[in-house]
Amino acid sequence: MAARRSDRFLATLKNCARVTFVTHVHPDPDSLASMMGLAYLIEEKLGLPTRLTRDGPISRAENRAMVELLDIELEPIEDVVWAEDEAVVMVDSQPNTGRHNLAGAPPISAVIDHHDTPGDLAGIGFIDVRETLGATCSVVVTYLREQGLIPSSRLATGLMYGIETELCGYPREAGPADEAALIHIYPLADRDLLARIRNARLPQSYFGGLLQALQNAFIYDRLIISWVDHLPQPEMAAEVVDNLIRFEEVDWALCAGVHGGSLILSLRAAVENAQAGELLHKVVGRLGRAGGHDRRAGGTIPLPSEASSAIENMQAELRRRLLKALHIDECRGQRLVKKREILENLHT
Ligand SMILES: [Mn+2]
Repeated sequence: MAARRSDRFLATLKNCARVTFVTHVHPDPDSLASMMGLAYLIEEKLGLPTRLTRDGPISRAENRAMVELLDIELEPIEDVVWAEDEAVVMVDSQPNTGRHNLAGAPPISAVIDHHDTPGDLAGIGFIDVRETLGATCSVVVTYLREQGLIPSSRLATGLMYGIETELCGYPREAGPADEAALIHIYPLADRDLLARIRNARLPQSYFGGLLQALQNAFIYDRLIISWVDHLPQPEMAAEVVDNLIRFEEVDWALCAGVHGGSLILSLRAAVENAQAGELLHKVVGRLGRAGGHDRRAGGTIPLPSEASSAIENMQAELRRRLLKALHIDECRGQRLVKKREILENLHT
């Protein structure tokens, strides 16, 4: 008899002493809630202790509010002391696709993900990668339902936020399984807590970053690129680009921001079958790492130095490669917001 995926997942882990969850750098709501949900599943069904880890800081205000309000305990990955008899489960990411700091960790036992970008999955005991799903949390909700577990309001709130942040933005990439998971989880979630996470208070640096991103946005035919010299937080690239892709005259939007000695990239497409993840992966090539979904992708390029010439050279190379990949003729970018227009508006 073919076992359900959740049965096979649990069977893979049943002989270990503890389960440690890992995910991509700067964990987002989908990865955080997926770890929470699977930890609950393992604690309930296998009676094993679990640990949730955090690779790099979480700086986006909403994500920080989620961690605080839902009281999510995260161990920084660099502080983890690994044991031989523990199992490592990777969620919302695949081995060797992003920056993972897993030195000294036992081999990965299971991978649960929904990214298009293929990782190195050889030798992993349990793999559930569903590219057609909008969120990893949707897989987790399916497992909990299969195992007859009802999430607490805290967990349901996390799963709800994890799914909605992946699905309810634009461009949407939801399937029927995501919708089913949302409908199931919505009545269980704490809507007041959800509202507090969605409307988290923002630091002053956020507004400066936003202004800089708009002032440095340039249109190249069907593409808009925002070059941000000082990105206050790495997750801000995604926020900027979610906004820019709504510009009615473009099909593609990229934010490339300098943060912590790297160029942080976030790409969006407003067309179907864009294969944005694959495209950015090819464009970045050996300069760094990139991947994602059909209409959303992200990546990182380490900069040789923070000198403005090094930044400019990398920006020029990236622009050249991206224009070529999108079959856009080399052209001078037109400012999205012209300084003259801003001044004129101030005086009217
Ligand atoms: Mn995800």
